[in-house]
Amino acid sequence: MTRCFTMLKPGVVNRRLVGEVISRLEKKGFKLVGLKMLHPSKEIAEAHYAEHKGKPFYDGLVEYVTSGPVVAMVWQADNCVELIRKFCGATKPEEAMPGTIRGDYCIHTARNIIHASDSDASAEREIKLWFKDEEIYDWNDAEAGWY
Ligand code: 3AN
Repeated sequence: MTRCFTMLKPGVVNRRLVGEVISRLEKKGFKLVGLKMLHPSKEIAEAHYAEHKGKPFYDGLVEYVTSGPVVAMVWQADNCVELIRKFCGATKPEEAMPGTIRGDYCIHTARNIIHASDSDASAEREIKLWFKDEEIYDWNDAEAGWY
């Protein structure tokens, strides 16, 4: 079992799509082990996107993510990062296949609605950044064998 950090960006909250995206992730079979809504500080957004510092879109990205509440989540599954990244689709909406979250719900890369960790190492770093240990619930999954 591995974990993946995901975040629904402020536009998703505005567009009332939070439930729909979570529902799709749940139906796929990912196990939700952490969930919270928060208005990110500039510090946490900058730490989260540190690898992009200096890129032309960085300031706009930090400004967007700190513009309102986000929904931060931790999901668990075998091959969780790889599967969730596929489920989200390509970074650029024009390259994201229909049926993926980005393929179905957005037009612009800067508003691509969901963040998902891109490796197990990133997931570990991001989960530590956004969640305290006691905010993660590894509940007993009696249905696990059916997915
Ligand atoms: P991903 O989120 O698919 O891992 P990254 O890590 O390259 O993609 O980019 C992080 C975030 O930065 C994206 N989710 C997107 O919101 C934003 N971003 C990436 N590239 C661009 C771009 N060319 N123009 C505007 N925003 C971008």
